[in-house]
Amino acid sequence: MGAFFAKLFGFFKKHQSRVVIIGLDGAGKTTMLYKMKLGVVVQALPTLGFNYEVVKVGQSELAMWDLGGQTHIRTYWRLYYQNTNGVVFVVDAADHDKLAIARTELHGVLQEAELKGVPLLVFANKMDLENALPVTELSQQLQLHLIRDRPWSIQPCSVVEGSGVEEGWQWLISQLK
Ligand code: G3D
Ligand code: MG
Repeated sequence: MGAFFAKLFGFFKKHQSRVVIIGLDGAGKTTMLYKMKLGVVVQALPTLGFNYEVVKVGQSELAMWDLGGQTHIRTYWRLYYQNTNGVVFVVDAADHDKLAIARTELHGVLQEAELKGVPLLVFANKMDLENALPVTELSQQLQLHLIRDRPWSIQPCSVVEGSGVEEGWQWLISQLK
């Protein structure tokens, strides 16, 4: 997977893009970003008091933060939505109890005017866990069929096992070009 991420970062270096990676706390965002950082020299800006990270790669920026229970900083997120080319939403496929919150948060973010028409990639993460829901069930629970104003895709993955991650990013990049 290292070679793929080197290629991925090569893409981000050459093209000016801005991708936001969001999801509830515990979905697996930091684990994914950490894996992506391995083997490539990138500049990681420190966390600003809440769960927020930015990785700058050449002209591109990957901004990441946790959604949910942090309504007071929402105004702040909006600044980061401007000029965003792609949205990545990471969901814990095995955390059945949090799916309703994840759905609300996701659809809330998609309402943002700055994100109008921006492609959405949903990573259904933790597929290695026994109780992970199948992707069709997750799509239904997250009500992805209601999203008609942008290209979207849901990709099952396991960041820990390294499966499905490449395919997801490849789809997003095909949408950014
Ligand atoms: P977040 O940044 O979205 O809040 P983290 O989530 O990246 O901190 O991950 C939360 C927990 O989920 C971590 O476990 C991490 O190891 C685990 N995790 C991330 N991806 C996967 C996956 O694909 N499969 C499994 N089984 N677990 C995963 P801890 O124990 O450190 O809290
Ligand atoms: Mg995190």
